[in-house]
Parts: sequence; C-alpha cells; structure tokens
Amino acid sequence: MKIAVVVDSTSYLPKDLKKKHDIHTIPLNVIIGDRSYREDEDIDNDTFFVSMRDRDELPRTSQPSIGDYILLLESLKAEGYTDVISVHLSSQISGTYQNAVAAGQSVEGIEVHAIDSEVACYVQGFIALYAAQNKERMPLADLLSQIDEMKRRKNTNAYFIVDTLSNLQKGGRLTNAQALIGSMLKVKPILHFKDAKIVPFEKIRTKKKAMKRVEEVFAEEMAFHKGKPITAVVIHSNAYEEGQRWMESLERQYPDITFRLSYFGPVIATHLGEGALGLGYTTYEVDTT
Ligand code: MYR
Repeated sequence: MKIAVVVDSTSYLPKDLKKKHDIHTIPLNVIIGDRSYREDEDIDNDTFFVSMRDRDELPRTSQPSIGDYILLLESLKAEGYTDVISVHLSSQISGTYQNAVAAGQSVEGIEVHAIDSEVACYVQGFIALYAAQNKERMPLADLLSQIDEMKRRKNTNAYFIVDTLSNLQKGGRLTNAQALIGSMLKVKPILHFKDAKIVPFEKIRTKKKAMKRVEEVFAEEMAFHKGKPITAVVIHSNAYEEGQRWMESLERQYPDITFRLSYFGPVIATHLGEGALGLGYTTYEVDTT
C-alpha cells in the first residue's frame, strides 16, 4: 500500500510545507470577467485583490472538475500510489468533496478516501498535515478514524469575522441568509461552521469587539483542551498587518501554543471580501514548520 495525501488549494498551506510532507494539491478556480484562473497556479493574491477592487461585479468561483481530478489520480497511480487521502473544504459550501468522490469512483486501481473537512482554509490544512505525517505510522483504517475524531468535539475549530456579509450572501454560502442580512447589516458578525454549514455565531457592533469576543471563546476552548498540543492559526483577507498584530498578541497570551499566520486566498476571499479575519486551531499534533 502506498498512500498519497491530496488537499485542495483552499487550505493555503505554504508550498514548502506541502513539499516537505509530500502533499499534493488540486486547485479550485476563480473566474474574473470571462477568464478562469487556477488558484495558486495562475493567479497570486496581490493580482487577485487588485482585480477584485477594479471591477463592479464580484468574481465567481468553481470547484475542480471531475476531469481535473481524474488526471491527478491517473498521475498518482502511475507513481505507484494505491490509496489517496483527499482532504477538502466543507461539502456544504463547495462541490469539491463530491467531485473527489465521483472521480475516485471512476478510476480503477487507486482508492480515494475523500475527507469532508467541514471547515476550510489552514484549519482544513491541519487535517491534511495530520494525514501526511501519520500515513506511515498507523494502519489506514486507524488513521481515517483518527481524522474523523479530529473533526469532532471541537478538536479542530474556527471562528471568523467579516467586514460585510454581502459577498457571502451574493455567493449563496451563508445558511438562512435572507433572514439574517437585515439584522446584520450594521454589525460585524462572528461566523463559524455548524454541521459543515456557515452560520452566525454572534452579532457584535465593531470589529475590535468581535475580535475580543473570539478571544474569549478561544480562551474557554483552550481551558477545555488544557494539556493538549494545540496549534492555532490566524487567517487574514489581505490584512497582513492586522493579522500579524492579532497573532503576536495571542502568542503573548498563550506562550505554549504554536501560532501560524495564514491568508484567505482568491477563492475564499471572493466569498469573504477584504478585511476578514479568522482564528482556528487543532488539538491534534501537527508539524507546521
Ligand atoms: C466553490 O466555488 O466551490 C468554492 C466556494 C467557496 C466558499 C467559501 C465560503 C467561505 C468560507 C470561509 C472559511 C473560513 C475558515 C476559517
């Protein structure tokens, strides 16, 4: 048995880290005007944010096609892989996971174990890292059941704050959007994933207070998980300095926790807009160096 680990581009794990752990990537696409770009390959963050600002209409996004996925599986099979653990953003916000399952069913000789991370971004990346770092250390069935446990009981969790709900609403990725928008126009909502869907956690008046509230919830969850090897991540949408300051302040409060700074790339930033911030963590040991 030879196991490959695949993650889609929305994990935004650094290229070097993926290389170190032999993690393969399948890109999602962002469509600006009439051009489609494969995330991470055809467009970088700076170019994306400039184009988004320059246009009236929002970019669109799309999952990798089944055909793209089949090509990746064929090349992994040619390299001798027999199994693939394929980690994807939540199946309730993208068809990526479903396409991984469908592609797996149509290629003989390689088995795809598709994982619906039920989150996205670097937090989903934690699962891919855990899979890659343990695929030779434990039987596959045990690893898959550990991954399942990693998603439960807030062992891997995230909160995020957006400047406006408008992108999420236009892109149709907010559950019960119509009912919420009216009551949330003048607030900075804290959002999270529940049953793999994006739902509001709390409504707060200002971004500063929303960040403080996320810190309070984080503190409660860290107390609950006391003694576990936490790795946490601050994620920003084209707000590097704000993200960096938040991460440094958290590092001072939690000297025992490893913090990373990451970003919302083109596909996710299309739906969150600029200025969004996220804080996520896992209680499972992962090497992010
Ligand atoms: C597609 O077109 O298939 C991609 C759709 C992506 C929707 C993204 C919605 C926002 C996710 C926020 C994740 C925050 C994690 C901390």
